[in-house]
Amino acid sequence: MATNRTFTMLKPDAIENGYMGKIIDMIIGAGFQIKALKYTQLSVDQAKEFYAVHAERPFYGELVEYMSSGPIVAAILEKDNAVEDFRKLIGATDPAEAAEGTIRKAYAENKGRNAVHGSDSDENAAIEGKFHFAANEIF
Ligand code: IDP
Ligand code: MG
Repeated sequence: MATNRTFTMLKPDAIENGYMGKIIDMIIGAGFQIKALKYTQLSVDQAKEFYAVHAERPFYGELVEYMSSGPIVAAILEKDNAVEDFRKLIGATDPAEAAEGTIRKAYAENKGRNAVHGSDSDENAAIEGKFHFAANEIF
C-alpha cells in the first residue's frame, strides 16, 4: 500500500546558492507538510552509505564528494501520493530536461549539482527518513 510520506534533501548547491527558503516555499506551496526538518552536513561516510545503491556508477565518487561538501537541509514530507507527486515537483535528474515549474528547472545547476533529492519509492522514503531522523524528531 502506498504511504503518504517522502524524504528530501536540499543539496549543497541549493544552500550555497541561497535557495533554501525559495525551495521550502515551493514544497509547502505544492501542498506538502513538513513532518521533520534538519540543517546538517553529511560526512563522507554518511554520503557513501546514503548513496550506496549507486556505488558502481561512474559518478559515485563525485556524488559522495559533492553531497558531503557543505550543509544540506533534510526533511520528511507528507501529502497524498507523496513519493510520486514530489518526484513530479522536483523534475528530471538533469535540469536541462526538467519541466517548467519544477524545482530542478528553477534552481539546479546541472545533472550532478541538481538542488534537491526526492525518494524514488515508499520503501526508500522510509529508509532515508530513518537515516536522518530519530523517532522523537518526526511529527
Ligand atoms: P535522482 O536524484 O533524480 O533520483 P539518480 O539517478 O538516482 O537521480 O542519481 C542520484 C544523484 O546522483 C542525482 O540526483 C545526481 O546528483 C547524481 N547524478 C546522477 N547522474 C549523474 C551523472 O551522470 N553525473 C553526475 N552526477 C549524477
Ligand atoms: Mg534516485
